[in-house]
Amino acid sequence: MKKTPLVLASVLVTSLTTAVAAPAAAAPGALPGDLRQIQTRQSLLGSHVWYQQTYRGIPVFGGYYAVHRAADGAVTTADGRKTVTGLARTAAAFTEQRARSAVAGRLGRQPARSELVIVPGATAKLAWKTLTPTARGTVRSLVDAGSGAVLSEENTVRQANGTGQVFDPNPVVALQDESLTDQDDADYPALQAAYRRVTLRHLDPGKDTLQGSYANNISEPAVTSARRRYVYPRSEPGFEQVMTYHSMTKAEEYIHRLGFVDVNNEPQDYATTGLTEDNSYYDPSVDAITLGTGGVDDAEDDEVIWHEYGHAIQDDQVPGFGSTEEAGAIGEGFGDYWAVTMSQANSPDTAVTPLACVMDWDATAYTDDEPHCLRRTDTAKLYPGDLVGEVHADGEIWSHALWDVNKALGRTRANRTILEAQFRFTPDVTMPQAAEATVATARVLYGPRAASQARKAFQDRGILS
Ligand SMILES: [Ca+2]
Ligand SMILES: [Ca+2]
Ligand SMILES: [Ca+2]
Ligand SMILES: [Ca+2]
Ligand SMILES: [Zn+2]
Repeated sequence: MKKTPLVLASVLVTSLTTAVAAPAAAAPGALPGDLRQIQTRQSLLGSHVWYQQTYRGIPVFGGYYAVHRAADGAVTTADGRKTVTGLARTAAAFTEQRARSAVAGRLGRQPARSELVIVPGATAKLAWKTLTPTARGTVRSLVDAGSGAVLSEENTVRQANGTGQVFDPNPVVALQDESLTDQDDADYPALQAAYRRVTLRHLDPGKDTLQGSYANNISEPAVTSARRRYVYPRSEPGFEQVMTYHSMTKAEEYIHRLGFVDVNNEPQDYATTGLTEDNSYYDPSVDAITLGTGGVDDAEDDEVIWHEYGHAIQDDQVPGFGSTEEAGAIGEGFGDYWAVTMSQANSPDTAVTPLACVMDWDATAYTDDEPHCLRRTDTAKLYPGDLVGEVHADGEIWSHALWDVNKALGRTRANRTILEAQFRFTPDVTMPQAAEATVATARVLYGPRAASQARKAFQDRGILS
């Protein structure tokens, strides 16, 4: 189920003067005439009266006015009244009952409340505002009272923040130390400096679990906290649950910042319990990520989480993605690339820990060479001669091409291009086909120079000629 993003502005009183709409300023002490008092509060230092803006007696959606009286009698106001012009009518042509039925038909629930409002603006509209309780919170709809069109619909739930403790992206990179080892999941002194306190965002309100807009913890047992304080050392199973919630949410927030509203835009199921092997996987049949605990717990390394999240992204974009070995290699290569470009946001690219090294911390458990890398995004492999028929190994050809696209276009433009192009992949896409789609997307988004830069990245890997 998709979730409607929350849009709730909170504005400081001090900034309101810039947001004030057209109405002329009232004389000191006099109230504008288009207000209805809705609330009075006493604070330590005075009183605060809030008013709803109205227009011919009808509430103006989002329009407010406040009067603050300090104990010494000083009065300040906050004028958030909106401009109302061009209103065609103040009587509804589309009846309240029809508006309620339309909303109920769409949301599957009866609205609990409905009232006539004016949606402000240069061409103001008369609308029915309905509030409908649903399993995911109350949905507020604005239905045009002239045409019946849905002007807006959003979930009014306020999302909650929590506190967590994580590695970012992992201790090896954070401490620039390739000598760190698992030591059987011990919380030993040399790792302490790698811990970061973070805000866990987008948590569902009213819950004491790691469930939110972009991540849904199905580990067993799942950690809970009534105060939303999820601070555990790595030696406790809650640590991996927090790491994964935080890393997946961070990835999805980044995807939204790139402008995508519909790329795995859902609470992604994940579990960090139940798999004791040194492996992790994305299971498309149940749309869930499972992170194993062999060696270094996989979920102690952001890059393992982001690799698996890469699979979830592609499966969300293209149903059944990766149905052939070569498409599977693109999947693995994208997962590695996604891990690296997520780390790229705040990790140094050093001789000790090159960005192209994937899963620096997890790999300390099974590699001897330094830097410890499960794989890299800068190997010399070429298409098709270096294909060996194993998706992870072959994926290094694809991840290197994407990494070169990233270097040529820059992180933001590369990732917008790569994610956009993936919408046009087929489940059995070949590397040359996927490369052409990526080049074409670069051209549409950023022009011919970007397209030729992307093409060169694929040419350098032998994928395009
Ligand atoms: Ca652990
Ligand atoms: Ca998903
Ligand atoms: Ca591991
Ligand atoms: Ca890395
Ligand atoms: Zn994979």
